[in-house]
Amino acid sequence: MEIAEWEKRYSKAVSNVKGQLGDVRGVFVAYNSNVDAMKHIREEEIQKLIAILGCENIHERIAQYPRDINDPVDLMARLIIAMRDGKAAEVPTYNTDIHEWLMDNLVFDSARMGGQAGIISNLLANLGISNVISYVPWLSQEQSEYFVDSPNLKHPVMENDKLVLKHPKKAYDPQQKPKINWIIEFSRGMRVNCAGEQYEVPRDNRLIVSSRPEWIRIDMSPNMYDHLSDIREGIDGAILAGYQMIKEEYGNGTTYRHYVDRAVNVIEKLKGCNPLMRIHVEFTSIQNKVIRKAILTDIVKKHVTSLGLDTVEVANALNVLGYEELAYSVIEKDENSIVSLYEGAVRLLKELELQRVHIHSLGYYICVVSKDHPLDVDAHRQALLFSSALAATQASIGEVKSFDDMSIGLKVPVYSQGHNDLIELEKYLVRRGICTAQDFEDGCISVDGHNLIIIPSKVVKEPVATVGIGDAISAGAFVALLAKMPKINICNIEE
Ligand code: 8BR
Ligand code: GLC
Repeated sequence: MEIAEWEKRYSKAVSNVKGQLGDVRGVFVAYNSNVDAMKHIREEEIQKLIAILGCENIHERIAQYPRDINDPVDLMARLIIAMRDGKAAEVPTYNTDIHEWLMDNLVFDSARMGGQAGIISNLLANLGISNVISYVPWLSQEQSEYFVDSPNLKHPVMENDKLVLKHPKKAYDPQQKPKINWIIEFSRGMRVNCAGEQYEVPRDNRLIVSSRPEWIRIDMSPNMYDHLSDIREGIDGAILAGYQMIKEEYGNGTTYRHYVDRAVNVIEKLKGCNPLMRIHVEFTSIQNKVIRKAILTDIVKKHVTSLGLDTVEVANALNVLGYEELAYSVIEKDENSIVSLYEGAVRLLKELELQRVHIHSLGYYICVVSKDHPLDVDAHRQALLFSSALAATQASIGEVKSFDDMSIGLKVPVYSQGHNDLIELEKYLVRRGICTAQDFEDGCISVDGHNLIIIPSKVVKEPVATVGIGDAISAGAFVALLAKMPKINICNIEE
């Protein structure tokens, strides 16, 4: 299909979803919210930091590929890797030394709402979704200030043995400290020189230095957990993220198994006996492979209906599930990578027993959906188109403040490079007789055992920031689907 035709479909999808979002009864969003200290780094700042630490030291550390940040050399090694590859990464740090070093040597430009759950909660509240119930296990006063002032945004708190919903600014724990992450954004075309090697950044992206204070737990009080079923009737689905914060071992001898089991129980409580309750997990960069695997095979598998992830995250997921070759091929920059991405999506759908896998890449989205999903392919395609226009709005202005801002994203053109990249996948599917060229160009394909929905996406030339765009894409598509889901009366069986 020509780009002009896609543009028409975009407008139609956005106006269609606009008329339906009011049908969403509510969404539960948990767990991670933090403050993002944003820094757009410049070439001369990179060179200054390299000069302070010494090129040779950094070069050696790049070869070691640190998976935690323990000192400034680890930080610079991961920053240069991210810039060299143009890839997003999130790397944990367990003390405040790096924060202090960055404050002394770099200083941030601005602070804003961070964390997948925090970003998604504000976005959904601003889009006017009724009843956005956002739960953060470590809600501090400072953190609460970053939630938008909107009456439809609520946080659960326990009062006199009852679960009550209050705005986060009225629900924080005064004793709680804030969690502050550093987001170091870099731009395409920047050059980095280190130890005789020169890199040119291939695309805009960022490195996240994720602070993991010792008190972080992906959990809720036993009392709140017991009352979770009280909110079930007010929601049609849940968006869950932040599981990457789970540690293998804790000081008191508890292991990740405890928190994985608790996470699963929360999902089951939310679902209750409602077979239509939708549960989306937004994946992310997870350095620890034991945790990455446990999240996929123990939390996502069987319990979750929908998974959202970017290209690197698909490769990382495939890697721990035993598909190393496919994972490698996804991140290879050649014409097969889009075919591997599609095959990887199918693997994830089957292996993790999901109903929907939504992959967002720069220029196109690929979504595979099981045949037993309650909605038809046209509904799925509309949801993807809506989510791409939403992402383009966020990339253009930084924060979507109301549905009316969508007109900004709609004006962003469909990315012709992404439209072209899809041709390789088309050739592959047509050659194998899986679909006709016409089916492919239409964006919806019925394959044995699943449906495939593909759209070329809108890409903003100079984005305000790249952090959080993936969250907007996944949350946007998920709520558009919730709006289209049949509404049933939820049974009232007490567990
Ligand atoms: P993550 O946050 O999960 O990595 O997702 C980022 C997503 O943002 C990418 O998959 C891509 O689709 C989208 N994106 C990026 Br990066 N830059 C963009 C831009 N300039 N305009 C629109 N979307 C963008
Ligand atoms: C992760 C990071 C957070 C960032 C978010 C964006 O959750 O920890 O700092 O805001 O990703 O998606």
